Amino acid sequence: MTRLMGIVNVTPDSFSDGGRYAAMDPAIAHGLKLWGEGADVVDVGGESTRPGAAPVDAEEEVRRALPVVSALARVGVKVSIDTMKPSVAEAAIGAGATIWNDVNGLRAPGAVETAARLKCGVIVMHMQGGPQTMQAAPSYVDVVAEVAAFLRVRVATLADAGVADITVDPGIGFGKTLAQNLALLRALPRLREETGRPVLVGASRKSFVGKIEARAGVAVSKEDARIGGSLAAALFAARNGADMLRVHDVAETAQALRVADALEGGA
Ligand code: HH2
Repeated sequence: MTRLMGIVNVTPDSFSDGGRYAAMDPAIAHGLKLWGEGADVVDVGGESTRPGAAPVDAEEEVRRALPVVSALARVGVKVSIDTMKPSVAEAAIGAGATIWNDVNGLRAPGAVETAARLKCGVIVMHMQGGPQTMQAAPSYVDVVAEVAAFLRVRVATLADAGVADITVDPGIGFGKTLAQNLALLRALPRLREETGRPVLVGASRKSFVGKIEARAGVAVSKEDARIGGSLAAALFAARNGADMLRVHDVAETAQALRVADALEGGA
């Protein structure tokens, strides 16, 4: 069964939930809700990576994320920390998180060594450019080959440093056009095969859904209105070899996966 990672953004400017969970208590409650709905991991992030989002310093990121990480870990929730900063990852692992999810692919100075020392699981994502600029002009000769090559090199570097538990992620929406996102979603089996690692896909409520709708002449303004498209992408990715899906709507995604399984004769 494809595993689910539920998303908790402790940020005032996250694109998907408009900062609704910015205060600590609601963020903890939301994490518990997602865990209760069947999330296998709850991903806590204190810095938005939405296109154009302003960077946050490590101190502020820790201030936002740490109380949520420790409150969830304390009651047995499996927690990942969504951060590009080794110092934030280290603080979160110290507070009970067990996975470092890095949209920057652990490319910050000292990141690989920190992960090896902390003995945590890592999720290595591909991103072209940085959050501020990545959607300006994504450019590849062959997006699938380039993302696969990037991930292979990151996996080799991490494995050489002694990191054992590595998951790869093509980074849907991180410096990619609609066509490039679709090509990557179709290429999950190749990414799995070339890296030899489990694949995580984060397509939930992303702008490619809105772009497909716009192409069809349907105006979709709010991220909440992207759930149908997110479920379609989740089912496609699961059937196409994704080991884990990073989603906002855990209950809905779990239900869609169960129904698809039953239809296919699994149960
Ligand atoms: N996408 C986002 C954040 N972290 N991590 C992984 N591994 N893969 C992803 O695709 C991914 C990610 C962006 O989505 P969201 O958390 O909803 O928004 P924000 O960036 O505003 O926190």
